[in-house]
Amino acid sequence: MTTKSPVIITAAICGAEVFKTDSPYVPYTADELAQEAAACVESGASIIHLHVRKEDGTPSQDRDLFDKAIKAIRSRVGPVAIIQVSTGGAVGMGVEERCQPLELKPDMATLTTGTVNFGNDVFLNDQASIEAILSKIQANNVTPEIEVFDTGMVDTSLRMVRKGLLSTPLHYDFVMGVPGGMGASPERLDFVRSLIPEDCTWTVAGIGRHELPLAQKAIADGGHVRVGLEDNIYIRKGELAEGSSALVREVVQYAQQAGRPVASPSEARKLLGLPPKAQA
Ligand code: KMH
Ligand code: ZN
Repeated sequence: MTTKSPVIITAAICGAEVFKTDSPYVPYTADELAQEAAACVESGASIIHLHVRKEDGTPSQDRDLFDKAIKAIRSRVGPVAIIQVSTGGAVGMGVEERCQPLELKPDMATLTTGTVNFGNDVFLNDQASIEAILSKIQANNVTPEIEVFDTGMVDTSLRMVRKGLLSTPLHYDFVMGVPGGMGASPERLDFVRSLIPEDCTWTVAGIGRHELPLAQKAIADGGHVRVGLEDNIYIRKGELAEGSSALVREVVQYAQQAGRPVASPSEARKLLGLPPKAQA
């Protein structure tokens, strides 16, 4: 990655901890998810990080809800945009429950390589759970994205590389600013990205007010960017973003100002080593 190479924008459109009572723009139904995903891809996103909800907004990892959402999204964005399912789900879910969307053989899936306090809850990922989720990811031929909520999670991923469970190049997402995880600051981003091997790629997901400043720094530093209502609902202090696509458009402007092209979905596939797909 260089400071002039294309920037991959991930849109985290839904999440599991943000509700319509926080922002009316949070999508719940398959149709709402598809509309939001399409707006994000049209705006410049090439990866859709996907959670799903029951009709009342309860977070779910139900296979059928994912199936409906993915079909609705594909009917709007075509086959090339990258769909990355969450295997984190919501805090308190068990491994089997979290892994259901992997049966649909999505392009990518998240893999969190450690346990972290998550506000007042615990996002539990002990070694046995990490390896169980990874083996389902691999059995379904899905490309993992390593979710790093604290720096030790990079060390765990590298230990798994040394044990032959994972292989590089890996794609990392540094999630910064979850209360209980690593804080969000430029210095911490410099440090955590210094830990990953040269051939790996990285993106940053800043939580809340840290989202856009860290996006700007990642673009300046040659990294990739994740934005969306899962992580932050505001476009400016006190002003709700009218959907994740508004945040994607903001990042596109940062990329333009920095002289970096925005990766198309097929360029993103190439950069991440995913199989190429032709637009239908
Ligand atoms: N909802 C969080 C507990 C992921 O998508 O893999 C976990 C999460 C990470 O959102
Ligand atoms: Zn997520």
